[in-house]
Amino acid sequence: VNTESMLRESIQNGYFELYYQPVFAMGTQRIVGAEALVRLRHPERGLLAPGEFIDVAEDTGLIVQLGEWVLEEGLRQLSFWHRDYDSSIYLSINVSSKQLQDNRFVRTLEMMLSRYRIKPGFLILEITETMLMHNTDHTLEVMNRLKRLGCLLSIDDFGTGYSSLSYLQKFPLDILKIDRSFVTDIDTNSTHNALVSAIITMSKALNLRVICEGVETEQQLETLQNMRCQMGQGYYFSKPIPADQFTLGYLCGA
Ligand code: G
Ligand code: G
Ligand code: NA
Ligand code: MN
Repeated sequence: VNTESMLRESIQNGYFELYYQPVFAMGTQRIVGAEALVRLRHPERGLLAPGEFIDVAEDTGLIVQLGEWVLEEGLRQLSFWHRDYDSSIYLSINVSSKQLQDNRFVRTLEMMLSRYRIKPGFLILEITETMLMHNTDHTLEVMNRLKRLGCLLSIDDFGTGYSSLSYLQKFPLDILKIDRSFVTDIDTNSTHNALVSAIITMSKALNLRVICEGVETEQQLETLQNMRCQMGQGYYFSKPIPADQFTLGYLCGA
């Protein structure tokens, strides 16, 4: 079956869901936020991860519509969490370059933030390193507008692209997410260990907060704590889970 027509059908019928992966402070191991990760629950095909449809969504431009749904649903959920449970958690949302290129993006976002009464400082927009390498002038302009709005910006999958370190100064970034490929073998690969340590030190000098992705073991957690990494997410803490499970597991008196 054609993926594009399946995506159109799924947008039309509301087959998408958001899963949430908690983000933790490495020191206290308390929850500080969540990353929203989209899923497609198709009546015939079952539960699909983004790997099976995001590329097609981007190539066809459908990511703009899908991305608007993700933003709206994520902010709706966050407003509920803030109101009923914990007004200090933030939400990370992945944004694709097609969305940033869309002229209405900033205005749409502004409208949604006010509709759900979310302080922009509780929304983190995740932009991949690869995206910063393309279309840099326009991307920079949109990012500056998002900053003025008060949103936080993070560079996702850091270390996997080929961006020069000067990009970290050029773009108005708040958070740097170290890609999980470096965290996976941090205790066995001395080069990756040294790189993660150096990135954490450099980030402090540049006033960037750091999130390590893909923390899976207690040993990795300990290594990262010793490097004074501020935040982490990964299967050691939790995999991405549905909203109600997140509420029960992490916000209900936990
Ligand atoms: O949840 P999972 O590990 O399968 O996600 C795989 C990738 O899909 C993530 O790394 C992320 O970059 C991308 N992704 C997940 N949700 C979204 C989304 O809402 N929008 C965009 N643009 N990408 C997403
Ligand atoms: O591209 P992005 O960084 O947004 O990707 C997040 C993806 O990484 C999600 O699809 C999520 O399922 C996956 N993920 C999150 N934590 C872990 C982990 O500890 N190990 C592995 N292998 N994948 C993870
Ligand atoms: Na991400
Ligand atoms: Mn990432």
